[in-house]
Parts: sequence; C-alpha cells; structure tokens
Amino acid sequence: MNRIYLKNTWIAFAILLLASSCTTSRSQQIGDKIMIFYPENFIPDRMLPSMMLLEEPEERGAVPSEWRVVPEFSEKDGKNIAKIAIEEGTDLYGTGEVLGGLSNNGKTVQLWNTDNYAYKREDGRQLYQSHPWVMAVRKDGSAYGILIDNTWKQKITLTNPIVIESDGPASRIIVIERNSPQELVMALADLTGTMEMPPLWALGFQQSRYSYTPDSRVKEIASEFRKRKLPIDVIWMDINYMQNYKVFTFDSLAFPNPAEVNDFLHAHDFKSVWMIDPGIKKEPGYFVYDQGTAGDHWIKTSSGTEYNGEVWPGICAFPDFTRPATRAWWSGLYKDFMATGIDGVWNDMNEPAVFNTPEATMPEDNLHSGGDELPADIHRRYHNVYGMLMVKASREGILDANPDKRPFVLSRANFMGGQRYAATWTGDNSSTWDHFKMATPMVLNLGLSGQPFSGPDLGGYSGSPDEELLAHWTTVGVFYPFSRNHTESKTNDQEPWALGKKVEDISRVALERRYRLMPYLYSLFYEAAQTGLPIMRPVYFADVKDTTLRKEDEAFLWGDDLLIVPKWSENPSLPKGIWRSVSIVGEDSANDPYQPDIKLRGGAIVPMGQVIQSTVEYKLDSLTLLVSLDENMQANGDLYSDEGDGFGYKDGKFTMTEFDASVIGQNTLKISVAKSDGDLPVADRYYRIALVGEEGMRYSDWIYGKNLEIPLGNLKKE
Ligand code: NBV
Repeated sequence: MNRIYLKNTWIAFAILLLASSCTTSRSQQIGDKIMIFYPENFIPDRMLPSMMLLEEPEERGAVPSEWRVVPEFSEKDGKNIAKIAIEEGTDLYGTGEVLGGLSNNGKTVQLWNTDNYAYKREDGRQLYQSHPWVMAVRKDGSAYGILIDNTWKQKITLTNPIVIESDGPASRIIVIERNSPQELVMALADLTGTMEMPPLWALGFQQSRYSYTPDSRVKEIASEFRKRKLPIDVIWMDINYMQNYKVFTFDSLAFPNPAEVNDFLHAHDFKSVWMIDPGIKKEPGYFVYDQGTAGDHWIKTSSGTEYNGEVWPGICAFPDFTRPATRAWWSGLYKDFMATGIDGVWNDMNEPAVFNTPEATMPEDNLHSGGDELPADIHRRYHNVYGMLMVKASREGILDANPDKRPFVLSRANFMGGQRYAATWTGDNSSTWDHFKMATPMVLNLGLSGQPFSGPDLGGYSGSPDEELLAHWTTVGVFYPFSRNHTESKTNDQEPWALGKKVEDISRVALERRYRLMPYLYSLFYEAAQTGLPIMRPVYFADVKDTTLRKEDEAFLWGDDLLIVPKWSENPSLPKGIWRSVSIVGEDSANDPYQPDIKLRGGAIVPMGQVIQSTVEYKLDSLTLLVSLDENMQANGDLYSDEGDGFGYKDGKFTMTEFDASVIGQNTLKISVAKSDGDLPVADRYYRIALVGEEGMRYSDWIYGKNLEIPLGNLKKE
C-alpha cells in the first residue's frame, strides 16, 4: 500500500476515533503470530512512517481471541504508558545496548541516544543507541518479542508488568510470538531487516587509537604488526587526521597526502577506516559549511535560525538528515574522500553529541524539516534516529563512490533497524575488569536486538589496561564479531606488543585462532545477513528449555557449534550434551591460562583455513575440518564462500558447501562434500580431518578431492 494513501487512511481513522471518543484500542494481525496494537490516542502524523520497519504492515484481520500478550495503554502525568504483564519465570533480553548482565529483568533502560563517556552518566542506563525491543523467553523456551514502534524519548522498565513510558505521543506496539528465541530473532529481522554482507576484510582484526598521527605513525604501527607476525586487516584514523577537526579535510602537516598513506597500507595488505563526524565547523569559506548553508541543510532552532552547538571543531552546524536533499548532499561528499583510497568510514558523535549542554546533545525543541514521507517535527522525535539517518546517507555515499565494493560503516549511535546501514561499537568504555565483563552481555543483547555486527573497544577506551587485563581482553576479544583494539588520546600504548612479550605472544595465538576460524566466521556472517541470527549467541541458545543457562554471560556461543569459555569464568553454566575442547593453532584449549576454551558441539563440523596475516591471504584451497561426532556417530556443517567483496554473491556467485560425516562399517569415517546452494561449484581442495573425541584430537593426512573416507585407525595424534 502506498504510504500517502495509508497516511490519509490513518488521519480519517484518527478523526473517527476522536469523534466517537472510542475507548478501545485497535489491534490487528499483521503476520503469522504477529499482532499490532494501537492506543486510542495514536496520532499517525507524529509516529508514522515507521523508522524501524522495512515496510508498513499489512493488516490481515482480528487478533485471535486466545492471544495472550496484550499491551494495556494509559496516560499519566503527560506520559503515554503501555504495560505488558509477564508470566513468572520469564527472562527478558534485548533493548539493544544496555549495561549489566545478559538478563534484563529488573533493569530500567532510557532510550535516548547519549554520548556517555566511561558510561558514567545516568549510571550508564542511557547509552549511544536505542532499540525499543524486549525479548521475553518463557520457562518452556517459547518466546515473544515486544517491538515499540516509536523513535521518541522513552523509558522501559523491565519488571512485571513491563512498563514502557513514552515522552512523546502514544506508540503502537507489535507483539511477535514464536516457539523459540532463535525463531523470534529471525522474525524481528523479517520486520526490521538484516545487516548487509560486509566485506571479508571487516571480519579481520583492527587496530585504532585516538589518534595515530602524523601519517608516519600510522605506517609505523602497520609495519610493527607485520614485523611481529600479528595478524590484522585494518588501521583506523581518528579525528586528528583532519584539518582543525573539519570533516572531509586532511591536516596539511600531519596527513598532507592521504592517498599515499592508503597506498602504503594497501601495499602491506591493510585496509583503512577514517572518521567522519556530523558537526560541521561554522566557518564561511570551508566548503562543507558553505555548501550546507547554500543548500539549507542545517537543523534549525525553535525560532527557525541555524542551530549552532560546540563540538571538536568549535562552533558547528549540524546536517538535518531528515531532509532527503541533505542526505543526498551528504552522500555526495564521500566521492572525493573515498577517492583517496579510503576503505571504510567511522561515523562518531552522531547521537548527536554536543559539548557544554546539560544533556550532551542539542535542544529537544530544535526543528527538523523532514521531506518525502517524513513530516517536519522537533528534535525530540528525531533525536534517536539522527545517527541512523546519518549512516544511511554515509553508506549510500560510499556505495556511490565505489559501486563494486561492499560498504563498511561503523556508527556509535543507531536505532532499531540500523544494522541495515552500519556496524557498531559500544562507545567509550573503560580499561577495567568490570567494563571488560560487561562487554559480552552488551554484544549479546545487541545481537538479540537485530544488530549482529558489534564489539567493544578491546583493552578499554578510557584509562590503560595492565598486562593481565589486556591479555584476557584480547583472547576473548578475537571472538567479538567486530574485533578492534582502541584507546583514548593520552593513554598508554595499547597495541598487542605495548605491554611486553608475554602479552604479545598471547595476543598472537588469539589472533591466529580468529584467522584460522575465518571460514566458519564468514559463514556465520552470511547466516546473520540472511536470517538475522546473531553471530555471537547466548549460551542458552544451545538448550532453550534449560533455564539454568538463561543468565550465563561470561561464556557464549559462536554460531551453534562453538562454545567459548573464558578462563577467568569461575562457574559458567554450560549446556548439557557433547561439547569437546578443540585446539585451533596447537594451543591446549582446556588448560591454556589465557586462551578461552573452545568447545565443539557433538554433531558439528567446523571448517578451518590456515593461519594467515590478513584476509588478503584468505584461501580455501586446503581446509581442516574439525569433526565431533554425536551419539549416532554423525556430524555435519556448512561453509559459505564467495569473492569476499562486491555483489556477485547476490546473483548466485557463491557456494554453500555442506559436509556430512558418518562412520561406515565398523571403523571408516566418511565425509561427503556437496553443494547445497549457490551457482559456483564446490572447489576440489585438500582436506585434513581433525576428529575430536573423548581422548582428544586425532588427525588424518591431507586428502585431495571430495570423497573423504578415512579408516579411523589411520588418524594420529599430532
Ligand atoms: O574521535 C575521538 C573519540 C573516539 O576516539 C572515540 O572512539 C569516540 O567514542 N570520540 C569519541 C570523540 C570524543 C572522545 C572523548
């Protein structure tokens, strides 16, 4: 249905409601076990179009009488409230970027994107992103999700009942019912979209600091990684590369020739990501400011004049990303920028952060002009989607500049559905054990809220880690979907070698583990891009009926098949069944004091490549298959492969290979290799089998071809 028509229908409906002073809220079925509930005072013009849904839901009839989860709407002290009762024993998750453990029961989450240095403001209850989404898992493992289709400032209290208080108009609420949390996350992705497949290099390890400057320091860091044989793909450029913090410029002394820096990095198998902030220095003569003024691109004050706030460059104006013309202009700015050989873009400060204001952002009554379907409205309505609209425009600009490459954008602020445009990191954490331990549940809850591609500043942003913390953070950090070491200005160096040989050696093993597992990790990214299932998953996904796993947030799953158990985790709740420790690069997984134990699920096959120094060397011409048989002596697994960049995979230029293992006769392990999807054939290659059993791992010789039959007696300890 076209949106304009829909809007008119809604206005007519609202008038009708007011005229008849109807007290019942409206509800409709909009999908298989998906219902939508409207409060009676719903004002379409202030809430629609939805900023999170891929499309306006189609109404398909009345809510069935047996439907259990129904919000109760009310109004109190000028706030619009919705309450939803939960059954005893229900575990609550989601709400995106939240502090505290994995379980959200009892938490209060403020949805108001906020620059929250060291998470000190509001005790960290409001962070950089907003995901109005609660995931409820019942005792029996069935699950439902509550999606609050509202961009306005709001607060969610996760008690019984769950209380949702909107500072804006009353919101409509979507409830999804599913048999399991996995199905629920996939249903959420059907409504709000999935991440696009990132380029392979973005899965590599990344090194950053605020800031590597001048350009010679960037080269030095890159060369150190290669010299020390620490696998890595990306170096990051923070704000100091700019001329006086003016975006889309380069400092004439520190970075006079960005193309040369990028050439150097590329020649050493690196990619580069450069920062762009939304605050534009108010300086007549600066091309971005001049163009923005000429194009009427700035957010306005309540009296209609250009809004100015202070950020890095000094007094700034801010693009009004609700305007289609402003988004198009912003996209266009990336053309020359990317032409210097930049590979990816980092959008920071896009809550938007403004210095010297009590709320760390701009006034809520500032004005956005909107356009196309988006109505003009105040900042309070658009604040939470400011970052998302910015990264949408950034992504489009990068794609226009390099149409044959997959864009990579990292964003600090975002909103439900924003995974369609950008990956994320969890902002300015601290170099403390507390923040280290909080990172895993944050990444897990982001994954349960539709954003699979995230990670914290590994090693911590504010302050400096000691050897122990950096070592442990790196060994766990290589399992975050986004794996980047980053620190503040003026802190100690935090690169893997900075604290001495011991941490460097530990880091090398950790990085080699990530790179060897890259074929599996890339396959998980593909699954996430297709289905919305997270890459890093809570342990309870392994057995949703086992309620003892529901709060586990030190250990976590990588996909369905690998369980990652940090060494400092004292009493992790682990799933029953067969989970066997595997060695990835020769380390003793179960006993190494720093590397987390990696356990392979019984019944799973995980493909591994070789130890490489960057994804430029990624090849699938010889694979080691980690095989763990289940009680029926069977196992299976998948491998997704494509060109690693570009869009050929969308036209079938990929291969999904399926491995099936069983024991034939008394003692022959047979593994069949077959294509299960994609237009490209399964390549012939060398395979080595690593069979994991009670007595450890045993290896076959290298075998060429697709017909893998190995007498069990031929398997040897390494
Ligand atoms: O651009 C500088 C920093 C950046 O390093 C950090 O990752 C962001 O979260 N940025 C914030 C600006 C403010 C730092 C206090």
